[in-house]
Amino acid sequence: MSTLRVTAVRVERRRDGAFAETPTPRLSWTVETEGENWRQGSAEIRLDGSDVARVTGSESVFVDWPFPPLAPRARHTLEVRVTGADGEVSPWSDPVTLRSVFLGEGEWRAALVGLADPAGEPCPGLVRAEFDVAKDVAAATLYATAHGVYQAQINGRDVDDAVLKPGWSSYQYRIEHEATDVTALVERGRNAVGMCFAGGWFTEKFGFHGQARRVYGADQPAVAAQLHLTYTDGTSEVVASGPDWRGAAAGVVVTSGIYDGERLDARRAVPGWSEPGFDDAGWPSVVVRDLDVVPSPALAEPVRRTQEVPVREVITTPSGRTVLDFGQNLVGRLRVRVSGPAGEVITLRHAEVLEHGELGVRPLRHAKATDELVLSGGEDVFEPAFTFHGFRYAEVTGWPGALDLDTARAAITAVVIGSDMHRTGWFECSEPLVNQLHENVVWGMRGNFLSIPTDCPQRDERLGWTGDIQVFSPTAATLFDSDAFLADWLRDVAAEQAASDGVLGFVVPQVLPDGDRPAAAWGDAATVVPTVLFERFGDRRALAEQYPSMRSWVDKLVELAGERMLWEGMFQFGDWLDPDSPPDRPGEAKVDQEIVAGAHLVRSARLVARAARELDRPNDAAYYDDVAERARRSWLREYTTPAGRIVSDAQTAYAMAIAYDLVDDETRQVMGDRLAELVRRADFHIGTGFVGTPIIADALTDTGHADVAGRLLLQTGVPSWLYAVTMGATTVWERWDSMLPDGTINPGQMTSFNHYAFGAVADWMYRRLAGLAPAAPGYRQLRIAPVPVAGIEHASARHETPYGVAEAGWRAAGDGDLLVRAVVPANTTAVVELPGTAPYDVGSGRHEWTVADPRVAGDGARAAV
Ligand code: RAM
Repeated sequence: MSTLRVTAVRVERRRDGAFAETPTPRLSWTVETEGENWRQGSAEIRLDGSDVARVTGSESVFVDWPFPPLAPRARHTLEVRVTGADGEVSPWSDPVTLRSVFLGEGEWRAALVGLADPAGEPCPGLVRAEFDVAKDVAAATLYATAHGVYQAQINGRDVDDAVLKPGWSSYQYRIEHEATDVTALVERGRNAVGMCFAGGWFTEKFGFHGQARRVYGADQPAVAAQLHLTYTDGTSEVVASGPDWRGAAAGVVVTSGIYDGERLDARRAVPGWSEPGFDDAGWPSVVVRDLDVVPSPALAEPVRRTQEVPVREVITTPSGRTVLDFGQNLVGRLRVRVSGPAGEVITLRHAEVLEHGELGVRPLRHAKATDELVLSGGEDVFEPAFTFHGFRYAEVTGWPGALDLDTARAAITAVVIGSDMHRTGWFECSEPLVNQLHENVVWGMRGNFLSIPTDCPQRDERLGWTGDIQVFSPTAATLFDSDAFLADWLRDVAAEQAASDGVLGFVVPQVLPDGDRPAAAWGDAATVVPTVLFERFGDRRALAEQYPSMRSWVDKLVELAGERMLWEGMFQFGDWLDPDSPPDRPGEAKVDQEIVAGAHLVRSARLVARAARELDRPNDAAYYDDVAERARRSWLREYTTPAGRIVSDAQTAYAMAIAYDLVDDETRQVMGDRLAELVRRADFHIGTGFVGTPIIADALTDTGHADVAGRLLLQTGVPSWLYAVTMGATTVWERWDSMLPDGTINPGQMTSFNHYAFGAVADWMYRRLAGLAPAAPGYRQLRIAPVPVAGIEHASARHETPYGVAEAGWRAAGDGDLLVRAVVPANTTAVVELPGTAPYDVGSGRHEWTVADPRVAGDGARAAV
């Protein structure tokens, strides 16, 4: 019997539902079959069980919408079936219900409303309104957003399970709305809608060195909502926020800040506030505030609660304080169930590490990261609503009674929150420390993919640093389906750039007083991240949409580079956090900052040229190729010797020359050898910062020094990837030595224990160590090319590609043989490059090969070490 079937029909990028954010969403599906070499010949898409569109050809990822454009609030059933190139036809897939989440032109009409009488600044609060439903409701959709963060309730119930809505965007240019199906919450008769809210990112004070200030021009939050009711008789009605709504500085949340934390007072609970019949006579009418942009539909999965982590240990510190250890550095907040005398206050302080046995809060700088819980006298359940902390430890004071392990476990849970992306990458090998490193990279991503890609989740920062995601985006694309998340953020990148004369600055959203300056490897996020979305997800629309942003970044660089075609004399971060940089001067790296800058000009110009070719713009392609070539020649002339030395004789310098393809083949080998020599001289310790770290293992591997890369990976002394693991880290650190070997915290002012940049090596672990890499956009073609290294006996990776699950891995058989296994998804092919064999192509299915283990055969790889 045939096993051919279509699974996972998807609409646009999101994985948590079939949402059409445009009238012509793209469709994707996955085909599974036990058969081998399966290719799609054509596909049929059935709308509402009858209307069938036939799509010829083999594409099954991001296929253009084959029906007339969708209307707002459209709901349709979609099914897909495929015909193989061999003529076999699959059954129809399970139906998926697509829902339009965009509004029609001019349909946004909700006013942004805030409290007339705020108590404090910024002031959390509640707003509400009631409405009558006189007919049977066929469908109800709630569109809502905020200058701040909010949750909406209808008739006493949360409309969804998202938190911190609408997330953080460059609010002055772009703000997103939810479009939640609330049909089940609306009743015939009297209804109520309510929103609870706080300031969140909108009123947070951003900036360092005592310069922190609000940036969005308001010190109070406000919310907007409109409920579209479609009746069974075909008529419709809209209930929208406006001056007739009422609001109060009421509710359990007394004060709230992203950095500071929250004060919750259970005595302030307002029973029934979002239900009909609640007496709001004492609540003043709201005030209407300006909403300068028309909200657009949310493109990415929202932030949700993704896991609960129990207390692992209750510690009494040397000074006698009670500290809970959750065993994992995570991002979220505590849920606490407690009974105690009314008015008693429990204080929770959060931190990532202990120092001298006490909570290590110095790295938090000005972030208080403190929640206060005021008890009602009955049984209370608290969970901060509008804040989050990065922590493994929490200090508890004011607990009524003893807090032993049993009590703590029953009463307190860490609730992990983050953008709710679909996990797609798994890796394991014979070395437990490397597996823990991988686990740490995953946790680092979970904590820092919270509405926007951030640098750290704990201190008074948590910003969308462009350089960090520039280096981490390939790994992010491997571990989770982060296409929607990053495409969403890239819209802010484009908006900020447009407002800044083409410059992509340090952080997006741009909130730093001097943050709109260009810096190499940071602003290059404009070219790199869209390229990653195209290469890893096959997302050509992201590439096309970002193309103007990509181009304007490089145009700006060309302007700055002038006739010499070198980017000189300006501020740079350079190879940030080189392990040899002094704790208080993280930009002082071994590689000159201008060498980094010039290399990035070449790299970004090439990426624009490639995008131009892909998007059918041959003139642009020729122009940017020429820019790249001129910049490359200038770079070589200025910074290299004829024999192949770079004037900064540093690991990162050679890694860039090799990874960004700046030199001819002969010089490349010379530089690869020099790079290996530098690593050897460093006794296999890492010598790179943000720029070099993501590429050094590839640069070594590509020049025949895979075993040197392996020794770097397996190094446990400081600095190295595994040093932090041996120190008990459960996330990747900002500095190679965020914690010093003696257990004290690095004296630098900037020391996070949850930073993804150095975790970028994980991508190499998938692509090279295990051997599972994309060879064509979206993994339409795979490259199976494992690189076994000394010290590891087996390694394997599994990746849920847009076409389905792929696997690759190897195992030393012990007799001089290497067993290699791979799974190639249906409708894809793979080019296979095994040690000692010429490359060849295979079709989909399961594959196994046995080859001579190159490490045993002594082909020089081991001898070179
Ligand atoms: C710090 C962080 C961040 C980096 C900037 C330049 O804020 O290390 O990751 O991008 O500096």
